[in-house]
Amino acid sequence: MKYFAAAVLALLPALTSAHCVAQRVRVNGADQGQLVGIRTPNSNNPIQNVNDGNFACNSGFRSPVSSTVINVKAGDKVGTQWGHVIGGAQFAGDKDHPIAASHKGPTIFYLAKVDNAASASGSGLKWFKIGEDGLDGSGKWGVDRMIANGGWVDFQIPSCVAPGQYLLRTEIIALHSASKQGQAQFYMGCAQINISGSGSNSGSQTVSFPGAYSASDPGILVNIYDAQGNPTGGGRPYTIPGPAKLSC
Ligand SMILES: [Cu+2]
Repeated sequence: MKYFAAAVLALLPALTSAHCVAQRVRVNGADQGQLVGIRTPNSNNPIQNVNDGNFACNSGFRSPVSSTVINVKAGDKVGTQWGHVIGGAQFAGDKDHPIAASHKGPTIFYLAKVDNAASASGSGLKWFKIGEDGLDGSGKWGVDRMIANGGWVDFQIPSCVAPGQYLLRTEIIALHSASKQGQAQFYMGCAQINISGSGSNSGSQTVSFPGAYSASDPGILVNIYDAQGNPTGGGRPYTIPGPAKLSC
């Protein structure tokens, strides 16, 4: 019995891992469907190495990967939905859906211009930031707002973005253990979108993934707790990693 209990306990962290995956897209609130127009990994494990070769769009996607490219207009509000596992909750009453409440941190969107969003690889692209939500003055994080919104994170596609096909990189950084280098948890996925409009900007201040982040960035190697152990930032401002977001 003793050995059995030890074996069960050893399995528990895996069974109860509180991670998440991005799995739906919505446009001005219209849900496009489960795994439609988005590449979703089978595993909900985070990436913790900022130099991981799959840092742009993740890897190990549920197949078949959607061939849909979702039409949006510059100026539309686009959202991606996170869930504990593909399909949402892992079981009825899953408290770690859409993600464990411990996983405080920012939510971020990037775009990269591609020729064909359905087939483009995520690597080697030039990414620009279009949305970010970090720590507010009341100690609430982007992830808190994501949880309150049923897993959805929405940002506007800036009106000046040039028409064409793009990968939209949605990201969450979970900072609950980030006071130790290498312990921030990065979750990301890429949606496949086609933007229409009359803009002409396909990115200034572009960055590469991997490359954009360093393990010692102030928004990645950071203690988010106050003196009482609450994950509210302790009154310190939080610097979201990456470049400034595009402003039109
Ligand atoms: Cu986790």
